[in-house]
Amino acid sequence: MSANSPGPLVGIVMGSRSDWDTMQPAAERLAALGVPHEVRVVSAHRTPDAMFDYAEQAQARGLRAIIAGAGGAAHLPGMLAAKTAVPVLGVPVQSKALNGLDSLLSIVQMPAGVPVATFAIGRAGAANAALFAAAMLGDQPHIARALADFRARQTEEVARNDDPRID
Ligand code: RP5
Repeated sequence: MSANSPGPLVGIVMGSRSDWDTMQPAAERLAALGVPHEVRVVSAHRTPDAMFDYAEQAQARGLRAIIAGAGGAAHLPGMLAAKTAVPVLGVPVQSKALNGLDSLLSIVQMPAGVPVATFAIGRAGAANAALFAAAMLGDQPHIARALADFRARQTEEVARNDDPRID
C-alpha cells in the first residue's frame, strides 16, 4: 500500500493458509470493485492473541466489515464478532471430512446476541461476502457505482447467452 492509498475498509481473514483457495474470490471481487482491503491468516486456536488484537483494533483502524473464513470447528468468525462491533461476514470453508457442513453449522448457529452473517460454503460464499461488504459500503459513490456496473454486466451476460445449446 502506498503512502497515499486509503487504509483498508474490509479485512479478509482466514484460519489457515489452506483456506486461501476458498477465500481468493473475496479478495478478487473486492479488488475488481475498488474496495480497499487487506488479507491475513488469523487463527482462533493457533494464534488466539493475534485474533483478539485484530478484532480489538479493527474499528479504530477503519475497517467497516470483516470477512472471516474458517473450516471444521469454525469458531473464528464468532470469536471475532465477540470482540468487535465491526460486522463479521462468515464464510464456511469446505472441509475434507464433512464437506463444509461442519463449518457452515459452526458459523451459522450463533446463539442470540452476537451475530455473524453467514454465507454459502466455499468460493461462492467468499465471492458473495465480498459483494455484500461492497453493498455495505454503498455510501461511497465509487463503490456503489462499481457494484451497480458489475450487476448490470452480469445481467447482460445472461441475456447475451440465453440459449444453453449454443456455446
Ligand atoms: C481451520 O482449520 C482453518 O480455517 C482450516 O479450514 C482448517 C484446517 O486448517 P489446516 O490444518 O489446513 O491448517 O482452523
